[in-house]
Amino acid sequence: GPQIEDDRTGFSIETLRRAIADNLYYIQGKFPEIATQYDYYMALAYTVRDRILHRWINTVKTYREQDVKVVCYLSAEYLPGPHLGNNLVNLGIYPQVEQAVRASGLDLNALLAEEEEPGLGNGGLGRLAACYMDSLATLEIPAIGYGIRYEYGIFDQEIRDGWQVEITDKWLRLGNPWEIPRPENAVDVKFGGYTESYTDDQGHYRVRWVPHQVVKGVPYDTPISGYRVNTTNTLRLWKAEAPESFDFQAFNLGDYYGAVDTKITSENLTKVLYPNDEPIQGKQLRLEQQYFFVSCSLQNLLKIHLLREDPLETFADKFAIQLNDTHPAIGIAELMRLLVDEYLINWEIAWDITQEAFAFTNHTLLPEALETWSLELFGRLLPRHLEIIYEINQRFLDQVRLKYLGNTDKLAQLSLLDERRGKRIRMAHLACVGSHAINGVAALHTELLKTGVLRDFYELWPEKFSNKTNGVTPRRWMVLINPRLTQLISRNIGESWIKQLDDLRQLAPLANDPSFCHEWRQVKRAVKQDLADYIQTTQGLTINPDSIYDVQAKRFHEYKRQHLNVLHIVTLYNRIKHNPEIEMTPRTFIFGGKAAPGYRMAKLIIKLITAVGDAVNQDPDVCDRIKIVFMPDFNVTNSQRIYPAADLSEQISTAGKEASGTGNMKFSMNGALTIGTLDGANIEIREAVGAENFYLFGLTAQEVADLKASSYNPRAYYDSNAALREALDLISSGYFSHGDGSLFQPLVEGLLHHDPYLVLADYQSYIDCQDSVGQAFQDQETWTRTAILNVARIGKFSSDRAIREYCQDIWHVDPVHIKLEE
Ligand code: 26R
Repeated sequence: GPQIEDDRTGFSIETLRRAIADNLYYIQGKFPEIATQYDYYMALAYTVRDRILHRWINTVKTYREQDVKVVCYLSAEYLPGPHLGNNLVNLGIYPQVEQAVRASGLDLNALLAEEEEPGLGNGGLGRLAACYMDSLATLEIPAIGYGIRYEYGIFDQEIRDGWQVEITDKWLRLGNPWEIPRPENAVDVKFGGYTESYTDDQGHYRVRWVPHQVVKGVPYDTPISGYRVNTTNTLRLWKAEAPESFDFQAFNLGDYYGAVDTKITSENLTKVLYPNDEPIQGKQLRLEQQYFFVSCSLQNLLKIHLLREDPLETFADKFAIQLNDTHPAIGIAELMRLLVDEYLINWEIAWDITQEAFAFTNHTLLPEALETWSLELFGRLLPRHLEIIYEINQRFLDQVRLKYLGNTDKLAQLSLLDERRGKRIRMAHLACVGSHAINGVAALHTELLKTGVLRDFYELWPEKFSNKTNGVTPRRWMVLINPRLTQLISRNIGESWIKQLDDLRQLAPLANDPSFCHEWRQVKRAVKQDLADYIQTTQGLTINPDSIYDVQAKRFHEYKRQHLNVLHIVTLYNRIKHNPEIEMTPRTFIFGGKAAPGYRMAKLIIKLITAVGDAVNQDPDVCDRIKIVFMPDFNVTNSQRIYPAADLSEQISTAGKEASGTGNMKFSMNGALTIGTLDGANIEIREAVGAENFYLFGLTAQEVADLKASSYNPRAYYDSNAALREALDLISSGYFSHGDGSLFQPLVEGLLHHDPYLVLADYQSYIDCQDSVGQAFQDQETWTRTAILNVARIGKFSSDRAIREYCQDIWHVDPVHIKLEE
């Protein structure tokens, strides 16, 4: 007879519709007459979650029963973006759900828009972690992502009077249907206090840590589904709480208010994400966050290992632990502490296990972003770890001494302790010494690590180093956000590219097919119209979908040079003012991005963009040719409207400063052409798509270094370049600031007298390159052909490729197929 579908696992439209109605009633406690859109979003989210749970449970069960090696990704940040749409894509139920929602009298897009994204990261590093979680699941690799469940994620950005204003991100306010708390798996984390030695029953010398405080870590699990596979991995985020009875027992006996105080202090630990991608000096809470989530995670791994009844000696055969930058590098000392002090393993064996388990990815070359902690703060918070780091360092330097007889410079350079600048622990050095593998995130970046910040380690252990160029997931960054393009591609070459992105190569011959090119242009035009409509509705600004959408969307930072982009805009503005009839390809300049709240120059650059926008967008002489849009609150959700609509991707960092970039890949995958420097992954994108299909400008990393070494004089560029001078003078004059000549002085003076990121040196090269972009866009046939070839050749930048490389070269893990039990 006909199969009756289960309400929690069935995929037919009618079953899905019934499940939504059921969840509205039994989870949200609402009936249709009073239900909000958000209630329906929740009902739908639970409907989808039910269908994932079956896969998730089977995945966890399989990993436990089979003796598989698991990847443990340790990251202080994750930016997964909204889950609902992504899960619909991965489960392959988008069309059914769309219809089930319609049958309920609702609109799927409206429900998708209700989801509050988990903004648990700043930018590139956190988003990379999310792409890697997607690829791990899709490639059926056993993996756990460990991190922090911040109660407040990255701030929401509003623009008031042209300035950035930060609003707290209360993302959990309306509940989170994607997480399951696991209070039964809570662990204790110690802080402060002192250490003491003792002799155990066997007469062994041991150390015990007597803490001043204990905080409880409670895990919250989120399922991470793979694309069209059963594998559903876990993202496990830790929340800090006060331990139930710690205070009453040991310390403030009977001190009720004191105990409540402790509860508040404990919960503060995971309250808020630090919104900086620049140095955080001496912030104790930041170190507490790092140690907290790392200790929770490693205790959890050891528990899993012992539950599988494996001997501790085989720990590194069962787990590969990846450090996402140095933020979790304290894990090296923590694993040593757990093995030596708590599991009583001897130091040498513990050290072998640790080195074999850990691997380290560096994500930045900016010297000011390299983490160090003062010995004073570190020793106060983690007294036992300080001793362990001394021991690691002593043994390490003994080895160094043998290799570099009498070379005291080498010892000082390699030491985990920076003896200058008031004695600090160098977390990158700890990460290098405690790991068997070290990698950069793009070819140039890895080379610069080997010759720059990590050169002494490279000299010592060249075999530890490798490059792993970043990638992004085509499921979210193409299929989910650009259904029109996805359908056009799949109709022509099938769907294999979604899991084998190199298959996009089959598009190359179609670049010469006029009817395909025509359809491509129609898709792009429709997507650009969508963005124009959105900007019209949200900002009341009219933009021309036939203009070049010239987009720079990323965190605001001087090295990313949004101000170079502005200088181009002002230069075009001046050209029109001098010659109102001048021929110019119409452009819409679109900016998005947040500035760290304390980064004054970055905030001033935002103000400059909005100020120039206010002048230009009003000006009848120019507004048919130039429009400027600042899209507020650039996050994963909002970025998803932007990437598909771009014609031109701005990747204009000073060469040698951007480790990789990943936005560059997302733009290219959606058919934008890149204007960029030879920096980070731009270099490899250009190699892949062909030099003739990439707008290159600017100094190379070597030229940047040489110029800086030979006393760079930005003023000379100003003196000798009339257009540059005019642009800077117009900004200084107060023209864009209601006559206030002082507002942008710090910016202009900074460029004229310091210009650490060589904006003026690259100005003319950038302008010339932009002029050729403007020319090229006139020929839509050629432009479209170039865009198609970009997409056809972008396959390398799938995070699947990156994850395969990590699996083979660093983690030594294999896929595990998950079957569903009936
Ligand atoms: C130490 C602390 C203040 C801190 C420093 C730097 C915190 C966060 C950062 C951000 C860094 C690590 C980051 O996000 N780097 C970016 O990583 C991306 C993924 O590899 C790269 O694509 C991007 O180029 C790089 O800037």
